Amino acid sequence: MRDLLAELPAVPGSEPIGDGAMVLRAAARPMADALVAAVDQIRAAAPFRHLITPGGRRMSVAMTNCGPFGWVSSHTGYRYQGTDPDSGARWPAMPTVFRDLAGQAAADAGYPGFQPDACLINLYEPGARLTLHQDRDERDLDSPIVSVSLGLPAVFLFGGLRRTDRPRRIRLEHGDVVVWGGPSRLAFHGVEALADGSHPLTGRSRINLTFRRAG
Ligand code: MD6
Ligand code: FE
Repeated sequence: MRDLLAELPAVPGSEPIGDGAMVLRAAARPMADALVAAVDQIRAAAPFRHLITPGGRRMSVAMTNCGPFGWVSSHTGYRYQGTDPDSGARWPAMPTVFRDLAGQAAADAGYPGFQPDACLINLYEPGARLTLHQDRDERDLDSPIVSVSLGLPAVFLFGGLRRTDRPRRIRLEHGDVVVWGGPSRLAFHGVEALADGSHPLTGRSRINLTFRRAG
């Protein structure tokens, strides 16, 4: 007899996308308004900016951070730091709704006890994209990453441990949460150029929150 129970996902609405990686569909929908309102507070204190890669290119995605550590890039390389290089001030505090959502999503995906100390916030406007990369600047690679999509949909590229592994294409919608860790923690991934459109909550943009344990 077919084992019907074994075919059900561990969490309703979850889809595995790799070893140790899954999408939790619509998991951030209930608190999406609060998340966007919190991003509005954060951007007022630490505005989105287009960082320069170590190779000298301006990133099409605009970024800011909240929490004890923020990810920054410049001509001198990538790093995490406790202050905003534009203002010299500490990054805005990580809102409780961010922390709670990240901890719950990680636990649902099989990573209990996740306490992020960094939240990178990415702003995509039509045409903005992120080329395939690995997230490897964090000191703690045992912790997973939790990634929350808000606003316009995007196509997420999820590859393997080698840059040349052909990536899967996964459509991420408003409220979807991706969690990955363990064997996929260093998987190459990226985001295709954002298609034009308008979303009731974010207008002509997509906002992505990625939570990590960096320090
Ligand atoms: C994005 N995300 O979805 C870009 N990194 O806008 C990432 O680069 C990312 O979603 C690590 C883990 C999950 C992610
Ligand atoms: Fe990434």
